[in-house]
Amino acid sequence: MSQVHADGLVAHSLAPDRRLLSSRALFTMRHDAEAAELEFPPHLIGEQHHTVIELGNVKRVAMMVTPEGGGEFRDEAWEALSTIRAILRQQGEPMAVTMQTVFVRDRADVPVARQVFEACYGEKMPLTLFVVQPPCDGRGIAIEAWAVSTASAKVEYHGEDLVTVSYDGLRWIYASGGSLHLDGRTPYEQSAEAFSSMRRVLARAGSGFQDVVRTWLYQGCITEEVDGVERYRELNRARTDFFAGIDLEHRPISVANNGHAIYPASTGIGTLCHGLVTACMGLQTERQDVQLLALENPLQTSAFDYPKEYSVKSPKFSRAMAVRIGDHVTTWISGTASIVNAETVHKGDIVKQTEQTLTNIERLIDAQNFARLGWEGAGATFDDLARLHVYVKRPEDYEACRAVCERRVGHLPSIYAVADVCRPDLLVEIEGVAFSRIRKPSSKPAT
Ligand code: 3EB
Repeated sequence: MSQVHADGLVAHSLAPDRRLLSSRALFTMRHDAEAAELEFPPHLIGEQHHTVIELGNVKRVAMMVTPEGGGEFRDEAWEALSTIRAILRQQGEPMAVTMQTVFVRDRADVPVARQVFEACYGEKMPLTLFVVQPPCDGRGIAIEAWAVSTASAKVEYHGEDLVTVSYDGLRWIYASGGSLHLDGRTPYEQSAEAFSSMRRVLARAGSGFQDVVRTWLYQGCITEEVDGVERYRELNRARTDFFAGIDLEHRPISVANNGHAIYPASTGIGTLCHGLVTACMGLQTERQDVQLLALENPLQTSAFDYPKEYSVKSPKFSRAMAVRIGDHVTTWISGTASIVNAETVHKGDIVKQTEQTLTNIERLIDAQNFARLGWEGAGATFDDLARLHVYVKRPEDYEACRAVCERRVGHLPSIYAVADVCRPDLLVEIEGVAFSRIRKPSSKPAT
């Protein structure tokens, strides 16, 4: 039985950090006796954190993996993959990886990573996003991967840009808008192309943007100006024009929204190249016990209502999208930053910006904010988070930012990467996913 050593280096008892929605209580299992022994040499089991989520008939695993063995980039990539395979082997039932986001230090390493993944996954290549954002711990690669048990879920790989997952009358669609590079097109044209490309890919699955609950937009040099206009502002203009042609108010799944606009939850964040990497996730179902909730933050102006000084066409996204499936609620939290109302607060102070960002998330997902929209007994806390993505603008802020996150949120599968946030004065952006259960009103704790 292996353990985490005092130096934190060896963790080859690959037990989950968290179990969500299981009948067992939330616990940290790294020190747990039931952790399985593995034959992997310790240096091939990188720093790994994962959360196991029990959703009725299916199990999902959220993994955040970084290698530790060092060496060439190829060795690091193999190590990260071995770690993912080891985690999945321990689940005791067949699992398939559906989507992964691969953070790399250097764009030149992407072809190597792709080769390693193709050798490992073959025809079952998950939807893969390569994002040039150096992992904060100095490694060449960090991987976020999601897997699902295939005993009751059917996973279909329709090509490298499209994966669908079906179970219990639900069909999840993961679609990518590709990885566009600077090729003479303006930032507006590039952004417009990314959205139409996602629409084309969704259409191949018989889906469209009216099914989409979440988007990820990784935009190279996000705050750079081209012909006097910031690239991110042009992305917002293209997104606004694109969404104007789609009837997001009439979705096939019913939405609680307090009357405001219904846009997908989103992450908009910078990368270290000029490209634009995009993906989205949609849900189709005819089940009557499935409902969406478009959440806005009581502390923040809705992004789609930001005044013109931030962007002529405002950012069209919801602060979070929650999906209720029976008693379960999954909440996709958009990229969140140190913004109160519409203004950046705590300029230059990473500790206070991180605190404010976490407070914003806390208020966004709390029971009161769900109740405002008529979902009594719903809501989530930091304990319900499956994983956290922290984007830090300045590498030197990593330690301070991480200390605040760990104090407030606890030990959680996380990836910290260096990235520009879409306003020059924002030092950090955080996104997460929470899994919670609707409590019967009678069991609600008195407040
Ligand atoms: C903000 O609150 C920070 O353009 O899709 C966060 C999440 C941000 C998503 C997007 C932008 C986006 O305005 C930036």
